[in-house]
Amino acid sequence: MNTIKYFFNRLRIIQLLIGFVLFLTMQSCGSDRNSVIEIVTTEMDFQTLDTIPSGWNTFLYINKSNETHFFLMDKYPEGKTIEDTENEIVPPFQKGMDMFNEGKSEEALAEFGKLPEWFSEVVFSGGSGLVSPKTSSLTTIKLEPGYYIMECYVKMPNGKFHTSMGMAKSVIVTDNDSGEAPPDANVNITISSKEGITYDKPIIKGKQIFAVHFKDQIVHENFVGHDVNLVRLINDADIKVLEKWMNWSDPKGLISPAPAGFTFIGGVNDSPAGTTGYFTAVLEPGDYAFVSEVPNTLSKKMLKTFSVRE
Ligand SMILES: [Cu+2]
Repeated sequence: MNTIKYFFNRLRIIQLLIGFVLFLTMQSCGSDRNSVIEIVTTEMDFQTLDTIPSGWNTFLYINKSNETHFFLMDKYPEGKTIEDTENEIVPPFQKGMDMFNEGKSEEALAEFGKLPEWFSEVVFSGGSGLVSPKTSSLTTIKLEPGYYIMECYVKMPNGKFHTSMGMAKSVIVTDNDSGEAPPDANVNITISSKEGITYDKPIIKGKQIFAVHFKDQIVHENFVGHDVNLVRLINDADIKVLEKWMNWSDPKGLISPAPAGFTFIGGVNDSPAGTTGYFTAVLEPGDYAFVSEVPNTLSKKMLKTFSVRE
């Protein structure tokens, strides 16, 4: 009898131990899941949560597709939804782009004039910079509660925006705060319409956490605000080619395939004046650039090259 009792006692202890180990594992998985929100693109999609907390959120954007993409969080005015995007926003942009492609810039501007008044109330609230095919990015941004459209407006080879191909997803940001804090940055980048892109220390190899401070924000010639994208330059790639490609309103700009010689590894997308976003990148020695997704970045000092030493 004693032997049997002893056996069951041992079994009970082993059960408790297994339970405890499982509890610890779940705790660590749980906290990981809370702090990083995954977004996966396989083709022309955003696979992610429908509802997320407000406050600081870190997004791991995994681009498994063969195209270059980004995600941008557009905070919509009260009562506007994804149906309004499809009916009132996508058509003027697409028709305007088609006109630009045909060289009819006046007609193009007339199409953009058809954008509804509420479009000016959309708050571009950050997101990742551009992310090359089979590449990932890590971005931390602070979100106010509200209804958002997560979008990517890179163009297909035929000039169609990804926005109209499935890359517009509604996301509800709740009143519940994530309780997360922003990361500690190694390098502070500041972007402004007057001084362009500046940063406070030499950029070294290894894991870097960049803070991007939006000193101001303006609407550029292509109707969007400035942002910061990190690009690896391969084999003396021509930055004039990069400058031209970073303008979606150019028929050959922001269109697939991205020009050879540039690997986009994230950044912080269009954000309001006075806000800060963060992104993390692991840098190998080589040549890089910070560039904004607006026209004429060289004269605006929004295209800055730098080298990372061994
Ligand atoms: Cu895209």
